Amino acid sequence: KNISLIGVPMDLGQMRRGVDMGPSAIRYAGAIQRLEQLGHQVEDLGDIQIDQAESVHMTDTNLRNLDAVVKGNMELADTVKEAKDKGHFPLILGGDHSIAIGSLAGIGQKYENLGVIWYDAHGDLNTGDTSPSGNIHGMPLAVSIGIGHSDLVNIHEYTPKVKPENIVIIGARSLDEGERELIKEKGIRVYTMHEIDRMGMTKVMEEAIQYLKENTDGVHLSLDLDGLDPSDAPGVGTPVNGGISYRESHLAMEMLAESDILTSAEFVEVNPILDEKNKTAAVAVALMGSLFGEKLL
Ligand code: DIR
Ligand code: MN
Ligand code: MN
Ligand code: MN
Repeated sequence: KNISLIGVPMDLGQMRRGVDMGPSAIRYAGAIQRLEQLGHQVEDLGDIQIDQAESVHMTDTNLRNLDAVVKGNMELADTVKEAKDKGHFPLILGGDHSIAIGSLAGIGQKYENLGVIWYDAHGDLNTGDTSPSGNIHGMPLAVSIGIGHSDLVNIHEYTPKVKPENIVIIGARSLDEGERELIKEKGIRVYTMHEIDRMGMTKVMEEAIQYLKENTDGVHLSLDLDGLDPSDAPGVGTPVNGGISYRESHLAMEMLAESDILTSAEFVEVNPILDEKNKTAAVAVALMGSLFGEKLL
């Protein structure tokens, strides 16, 4: 594959500092070498310019750092779109999960029926009205289906970026009230930890892949490292116990690699300040290996 690597040092979608260093941490953990060893061509486009948290001023909205988050995501959307125009596979490194707004804005216009796998402890389906925190990293999936602040929803002047029926959430175990309502109202497919425990990751991924294969013309993987259990991925801002294991995650990535349905991916919420010796970035890189075809034999 021709992979365009795009770093997004975004920490304005939530309150904990350090997640802006995620792209560096993931590169330092050997992402590019890992992909090149698998025979892929990697073009590192460097990092998107994001405003420094200290210099961002609050505006008259309950969405924290709205204007600066919009600005960074517009630039990301442009860069992702250019990579897609060249026929490359965009691989985006976060940064907090608010960057999925720009990723999907750039990718979505290339597809009639873009599918999304949202691998996360959370639903990220809040709006300014339902959010308990005001943090935009809890809103990107809602924004991408066209619900939320108009400045976020209208990036690249079209909406929605994704249809609710083309979304599969995997690993959920912390949902806010408004998110539950939206999931029911829109009929979004969710494999919570209960289904993963009960069916096993094999069945979950078989179903998800088959569904997306039949109903979509491209699939974006949005992988929040907090989808994994905090014992395996401690370097995240909002850890939730009882998560997906290291091995289950590899299995999921291996099955995605076999299916060859993915057309773009992002790894987000790696926060090296909260991490244990860059363990979470190393997990992200190991998962990338499996996602891009690594096999033991
Ligand atoms: C929470 C946390 N639902 C919020 N969301 C997170 O602030 O909206 N998403 N951490 O990844
Ligand atoms: Mn633009
Ligand atoms: Mn998330
Ligand atoms: Mn999360």
